[in-house]
Amino acid sequence: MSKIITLLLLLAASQQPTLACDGVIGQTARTTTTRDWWQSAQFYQIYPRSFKDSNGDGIGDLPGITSQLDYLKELGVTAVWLSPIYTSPMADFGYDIADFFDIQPEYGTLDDFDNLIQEANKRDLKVILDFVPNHSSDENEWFKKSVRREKGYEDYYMWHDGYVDDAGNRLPPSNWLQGFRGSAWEWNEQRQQYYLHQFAVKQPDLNYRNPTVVAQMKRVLKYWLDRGVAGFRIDAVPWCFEVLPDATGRYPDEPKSGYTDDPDDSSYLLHIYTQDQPETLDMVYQWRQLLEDYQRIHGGDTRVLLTEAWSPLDYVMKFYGNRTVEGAQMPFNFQFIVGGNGDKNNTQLPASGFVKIISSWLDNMPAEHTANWVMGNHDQRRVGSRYGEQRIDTMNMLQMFLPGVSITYMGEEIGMTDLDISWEDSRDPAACNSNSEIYEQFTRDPARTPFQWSNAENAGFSTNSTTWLPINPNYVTVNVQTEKAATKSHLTIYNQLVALRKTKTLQLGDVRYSAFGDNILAIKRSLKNEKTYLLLANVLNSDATVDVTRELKVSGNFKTIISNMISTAKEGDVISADNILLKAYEAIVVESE
Ligand SMILES: *[C@@H]1O[C@H](CO)[C@@H](O)[C@H](O)[C@H]1NC(C)=O
Ligand SMILES: *[C@@H]1O[C@H](CO)[C@@H](O)[C@H](O)[C@H]1NC(C)=O
Ligand SMILES: CC(=O)N[C@H]1CO[C@H](CO)[C@@H](O)[C@@H]1O
Ligand SMILES: [Ca+2]
Ligand SMILES: [Ca+2]
Repeated sequence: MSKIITLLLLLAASQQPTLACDGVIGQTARTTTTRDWWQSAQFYQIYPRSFKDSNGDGIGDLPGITSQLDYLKELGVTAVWLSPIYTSPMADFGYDIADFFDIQPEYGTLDDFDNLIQEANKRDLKVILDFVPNHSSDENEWFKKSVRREKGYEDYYMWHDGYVDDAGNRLPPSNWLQGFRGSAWEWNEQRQQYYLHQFAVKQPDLNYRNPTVVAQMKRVLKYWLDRGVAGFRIDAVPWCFEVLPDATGRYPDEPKSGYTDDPDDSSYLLHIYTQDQPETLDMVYQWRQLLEDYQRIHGGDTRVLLTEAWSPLDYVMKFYGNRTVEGAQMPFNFQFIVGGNGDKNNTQLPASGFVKIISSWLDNMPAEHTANWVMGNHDQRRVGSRYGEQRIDTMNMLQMFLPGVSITYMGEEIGMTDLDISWEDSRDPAACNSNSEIYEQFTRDPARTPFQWSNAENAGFSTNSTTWLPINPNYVTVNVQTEKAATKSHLTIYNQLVALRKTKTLQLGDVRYSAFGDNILAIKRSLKNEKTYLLLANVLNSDATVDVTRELKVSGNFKTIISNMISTAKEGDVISADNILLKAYEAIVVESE
């Protein structure tokens, strides 16, 4: 970020935001006129295995992505982030990396990658890579060397003798649990020690208290920066560090959470010693410094860090940095995933629930920073399945209308929904490590089905009728080609929102929002000397009428510019701010006259 922009942001931060007059109104002050590229960017997450298959093996790949860059450009995308494409035995579909410096053969080659970057640059599209620092694959050379105690690699991973009880049974070092069910410790016969794996058995945790490991991972970042990536999305950050063992070398057991009776489920324990350790924040600040240094030496646009942390909000906010040090530009805001109903079924969430989610981020974010909005990803059920299909456009509207960065998971722009995957077809280790009775609670496969390009065979994803996960049969109507040709579709609405985002009001304007009864959520974006826009959404299944003049401080008439699939409002329809009728699940965007 240039000095001038930093200064402007600091100036903006020093202005006191207007205080909310009651619990449901929020507002942030924004007076900046210059923005760095990422601050109002539209990010798009690609799960490469499911995006586009170029060679008919039923698996998406890099040439497939390259062949669809024009689609991404048309969609207004600023930067794409790719889920892992590195060499991997695919125990966790690429989140188990065997070689951090090479590409998984079924996805392509380094040449294919360089070509992707080159073609993306031609279109002014940026590419962000997933960086998976917490663990490698057990098939990584580093791990093999560590097992053999080769010089320099002895302490690359988290090794421990464990204990032997009076009956001679071997016991793991602590009660810690892995993310995919069962103990986080695995006995290694060859080395005669346990190793820690906070995720699958095939994902041994790297030892971040070893400076050689820290330096090695920085080499990884530099390597991909040299190949032209614009930054990184950092996977599973809170797990990087574990608590230090005590003087006798013992790791403390974690306390029970009381959330579940299932002792293999990771939520059985409170992860106070294996997540959210203070050292982890410092590591992120070091990575940010690396990006800053890289830019100083090599020039070019700001390189960005996006961090994935499902931690308590006060900890997540610390990823932004503090008074003395900068951290990630975008600690992922998962409030639309975790901030609704505890069971993530938000189909009945009332307007006040939406307000709570929005303000949880805007009211807690350090003032000089930029918000971001994540509605879903490859680990969650599809937005239409969590919030209800009637709200698909409403969720896209929210994501694009709120101030800051939007992050769309591929397929949400066309309204793809979950596909129930049978036990036989399940591929996700989170499902496969359980059993046929309970796997549906854990599986992440339903949101990972192949992207739906057209109503041609195999949804235009592949020429192979056997794809790595089955294709959702709704592809016949839910696909890019059909939706592009329609006069009104999820995709055409998404494109209208993209255009709206380019206005100064949306890029730089203030936000004010409120719930009206259970039904209506209303958000205002405004900027001096520019048009004012309102997003008016009825989030429930009954009609409602509302007067938004007092809470949103608006008056007079507004012209409809965008409406959701359910709405019969036409572009140009005029409404009066003191008397707005919204039918069940209707959502519209209106502009001041
Ligand atoms: C079709 O895809 C399946 C599953 O990925 C694979 O086993 C098979 O070899 C593929 N067929 C061809 C012709 O590549
Ligand atoms: C969510 O809850 C609604 C209403 O309680 C129910 O009809 C729907 O089936 C639930 N959806 C899921 C995916 O559980
Ligand atoms: C959202 C996300 O990227 N989740 C990943 C977190 O890390 C684990 C282990 O690397 C993956 O399995 C998840 O997919
Ligand atoms: Ca392929
Ligand atoms: Ca770790």
